[in-house]
Amino acid sequence: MKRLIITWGILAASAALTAADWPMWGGTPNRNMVSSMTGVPTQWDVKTGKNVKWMAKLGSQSYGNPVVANGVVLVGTNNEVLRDPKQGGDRGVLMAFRESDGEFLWQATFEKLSSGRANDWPYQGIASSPLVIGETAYFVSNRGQVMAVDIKGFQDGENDGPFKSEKLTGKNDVDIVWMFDMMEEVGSFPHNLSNSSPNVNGDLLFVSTSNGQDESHVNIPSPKAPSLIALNRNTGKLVWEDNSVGDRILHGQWSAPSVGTIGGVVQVVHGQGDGWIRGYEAETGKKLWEFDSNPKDSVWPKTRNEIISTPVIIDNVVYIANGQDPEHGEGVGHMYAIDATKRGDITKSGMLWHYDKIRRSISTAAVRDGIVYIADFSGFVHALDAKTGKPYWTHDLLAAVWSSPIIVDNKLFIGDEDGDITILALGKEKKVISEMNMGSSVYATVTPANGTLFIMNRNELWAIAEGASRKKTN
Ligand SMILES: [Ca+2]
Ligand SMILES: [Ca+2]
Repeated sequence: MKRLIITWGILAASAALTAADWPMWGGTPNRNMVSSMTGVPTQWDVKTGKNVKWMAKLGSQSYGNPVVANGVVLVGTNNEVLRDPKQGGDRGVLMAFRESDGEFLWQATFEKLSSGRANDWPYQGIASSPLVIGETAYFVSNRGQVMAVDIKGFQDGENDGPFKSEKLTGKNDVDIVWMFDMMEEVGSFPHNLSNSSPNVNGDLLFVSTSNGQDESHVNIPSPKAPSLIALNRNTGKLVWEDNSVGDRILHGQWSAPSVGTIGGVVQVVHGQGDGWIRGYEAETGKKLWEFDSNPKDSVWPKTRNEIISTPVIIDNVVYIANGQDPEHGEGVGHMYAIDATKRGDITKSGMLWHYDKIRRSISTAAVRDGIVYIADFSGFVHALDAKTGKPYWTHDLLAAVWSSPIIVDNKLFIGDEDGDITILALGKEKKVISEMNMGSSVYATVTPANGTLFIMNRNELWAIAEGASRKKTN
């Protein structure tokens, strides 16, 4: 029996989620990469099938992070594993698989934007991690559309609306509930790809627009477009928007918003295109505070960074690291703990600590028992004192890290570009427990749900569970 979470407080009761599911990026709105799931194997083998439940084939590049809810696994990829010949060519694809055995259920495919790589980079697929509430999944397509879709697709025998004009209504096709085109409706000009992983509070959905520069890397075609929007999740209507960044976007905007109660106020916290982190009153969009994640004497792109990682909110504190697009390579980074009860420009007043031994990072933190675990793009995992930012240890994975460390079953799991999943012990002493190779680069974070680890490499989705023995490929 699944236990309902009713203690979040920041979610309406109607948005109750099952405890063992992993229905959004980070599992919960505050995005702390921690799961209470237990009984997970520390050894498996994708070649022999040991402790492997199933594997499903994905496209050739997969950058989103899988989510699991109501018996369905949702994952973003591209169209290079052609599941429907009627929907050919390069497309962004969201695929749905049955959680129990990996059976392919349905897919949503989106043609690439005709404007090309400036807005919609070839073969990058869908990089948004969906948010599932009840039977609706919310995600952002490669065309900059916020999508609400039925997780049962048309397999429930019903075309859910208000959107009912789908051209394809077969059992493997997507059932759209509503869509909101950010390029049309708020004039966003996504740089390279729209990728936001939506967040929620009550009836409001929070989405980053990915508004950015054009291919010149100088011009900002839509300086008046918002960075962050709030939509009513039932209707898809715009409720508020914010454009504090204006024309100061360094590059793109790819950080996902986090939600948490801070000092008694439900806030949306978002890393934005000028390298600042901002906190908003969730209900109204009123800006409460802002924090510059870069030293004042830093210079883009050499030493000044953007924010790609997701803020984590715990006990009124926001933990976040800055960095740059992986295409920019390695460089210096910065990690902060911010007191988000402060108001105004809190770059000085809100800074609890600053850790400058981290390299550029696009990873999100996992915080547990007074220790912050964070990775950087250069491949180091850092374990820091959550109160002071002092490092207990670092570990070199010897490969680039795009994913985030996640705590499952009282251990730290992290994937890297060499395709290794490394499992480390929690605590003040460094200890490597095991290392397994997944066959190709792991850019996604390990997804824990209902006793199973869902691990995505470039082109495959693996379900790993104790005692399983792989029988089929989907
Ligand atoms: Ca339906
Ligand atoms: Ca529909």
